[in-house]
Amino acid sequence: MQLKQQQIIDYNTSAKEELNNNVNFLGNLIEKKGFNTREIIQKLADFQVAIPSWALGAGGTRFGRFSFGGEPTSLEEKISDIGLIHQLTQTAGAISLHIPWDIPKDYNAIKELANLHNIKFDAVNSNTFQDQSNAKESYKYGSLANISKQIRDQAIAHNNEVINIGKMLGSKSITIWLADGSSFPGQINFQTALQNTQQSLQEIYKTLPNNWKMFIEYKPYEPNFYSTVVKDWGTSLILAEGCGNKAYTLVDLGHHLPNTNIEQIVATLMLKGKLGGFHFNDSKYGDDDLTVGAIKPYALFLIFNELVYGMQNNKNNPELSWMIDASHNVKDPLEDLIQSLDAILIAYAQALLVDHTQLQQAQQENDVTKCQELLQDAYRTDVRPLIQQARLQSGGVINPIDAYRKFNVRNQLIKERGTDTIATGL
Ligand code: LRH
Ligand code: MN
Repeated sequence: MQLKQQQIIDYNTSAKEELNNNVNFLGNLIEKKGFNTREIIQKLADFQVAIPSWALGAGGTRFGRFSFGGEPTSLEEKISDIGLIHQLTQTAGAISLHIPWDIPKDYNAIKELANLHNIKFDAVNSNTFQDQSNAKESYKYGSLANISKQIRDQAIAHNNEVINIGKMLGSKSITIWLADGSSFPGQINFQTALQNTQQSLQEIYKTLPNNWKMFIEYKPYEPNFYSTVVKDWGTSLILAEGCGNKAYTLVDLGHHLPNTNIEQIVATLMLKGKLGGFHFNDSKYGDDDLTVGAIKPYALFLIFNELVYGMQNNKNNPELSWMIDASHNVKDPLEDLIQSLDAILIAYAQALLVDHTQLQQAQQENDVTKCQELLQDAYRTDVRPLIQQARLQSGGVINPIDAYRKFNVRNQLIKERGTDTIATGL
């Protein structure tokens, strides 16, 4: 489903005047504080987030999965759905593929289709946490960490294949997340498992093209419930440094034990020049993969505060990869993704309103109250008009969720695809 540009223009007409007033009001407020409204709006317009190919249908848990109808059943339909989100938000300019869930059948056709929708290919994801029907070896007891060299070699070969698929699509990075670990004490030798993982990653790293990056994603538990080999940022950093300059740590916001100070992890990784990118989502308890900003919006703001500081001060850290990693159990997947994009831009815009000069001054003077006031003043600023203006000037709609419903998108997709189509993915 693709919208005509005229539909978008007509949709925005009624909301334009009010937006203009809001932007002028907010502009006066933040210009008085020394910020440049136009510059901030441009940064928001330029900020592109990759949509996961595995999160365009209904997610589920072991207790059940409830379909939405009109779910995409091919990579072509997934790219078309991301294209629609991008038309509305002008922020979803990339897709992150998961292999083998989304192996292209016709590479040229897929690249043309993505081009048609102004969508680039961000990181490709390998999958050695499930056994493929035709696989010789099983990953039941691990993949790159497995005690068996045959199984490690099979997993290494799969990652090399994923890199080749990415090369054919124009992707420039691979994300490696390993479920490897144990569910009972004594089940594995921690040191052997970590050494095997390091050696396996170094094997994969050898085939990484010069202009590529390897993202090593960590996670404390699930599907293993006693130990995970790549359990935290420190382990991921050790492994990345053990590989080389093209290897980085990927931070999935849901992969932290409760109350972990993620913004401090982000600051540390940026200082080391080893932060590669993000899987944005939110969570209350575990790896809940909920809508970004739905549970801990202040924590998300604090993370972006460290990102804005790092992007200004850590020139040794590469350009970051921004990706969503979510699963939709009760919300329309496309609405959920649109809300996540909005929450990401809101946190970024608020962080762009932190006066770092004053903050450093207050930190020098140990004026703790002033430090908090400076952060919370930015966080408590309603920045939504800046995001709406960024979308409008990029050719998107002012209110994407409202437009998504006004254009009756889900029912259109159900009419086209039926009610019981199931998308590959989580
Ligand atoms: C693991 C993870 C990883 C993906 C998977 C879909 O929990 O976050 O990024 O491979 O979800
Ligand atoms: Mn993830």
